[in-house]
Amino acid sequence: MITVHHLNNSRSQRVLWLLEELGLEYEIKHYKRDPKTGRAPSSLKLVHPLGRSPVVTFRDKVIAETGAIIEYIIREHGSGRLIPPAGSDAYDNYIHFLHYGEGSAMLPQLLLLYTSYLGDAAAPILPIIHQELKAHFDYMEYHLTGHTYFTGDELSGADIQMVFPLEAAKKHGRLLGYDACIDFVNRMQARPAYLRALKRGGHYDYGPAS
Ligand SMILES: N[C@@H](CCC(=O)N[C@@H](CS)C(=O)NCC(=O)O)C(=O)O
Repeated sequence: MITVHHLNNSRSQRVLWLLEELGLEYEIKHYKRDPKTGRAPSSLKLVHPLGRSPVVTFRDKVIAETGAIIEYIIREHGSGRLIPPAGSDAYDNYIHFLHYGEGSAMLPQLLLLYTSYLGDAAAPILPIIHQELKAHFDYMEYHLTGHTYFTGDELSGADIQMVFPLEAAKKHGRLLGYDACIDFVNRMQARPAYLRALKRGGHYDYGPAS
């Protein structure tokens, strides 16, 4: 059975959602953030040297990085679901957004978080971070305008990957005016599988307002 090493209030919520969409059996090993630092407990390093979540284990396999996990689960356990047909334009978009979600879309949001610890010393770099945030939100809005999903006409693993950067942005009030992005988050968060995953994962700051 697949085990999800799940840190509370974290990106690994997406993996639970994916497993629920696929109707697969899985177990969750829960890890709690340090209430003061917000960091993961060192026990996660016993599972994978990066000590981050999500990590998935299946038999003797250990896989870290959400994008790699989504690809692995869909490829090995998905029975052809949540992935566009190989060779189609939708498939190329699927790969693009699987990488883009963590490789590019998250970066300016993380920079904003890290520079917030610098106080006034961050001032010189803030304009470029805000410029980058705008470029990425414009890009995602452009992609979602007139489309239900990031790739093709059906939900895919790429949508599951892309929800976190948008949920984080929405939570911090950064999606004002990005109506297609807000609508995407709301639609994903209303899916029965998403809500089942939320129940199993525990409290999640970026989930739907209750
Ligand atoms: N790009 C990685 C990021 C993993 C990551 O940074 N996860 C955070 C949770 S959202 C974490 O484990 N933080 C714990 C820590 O920083 O100690 C992925 O998508 O898997």
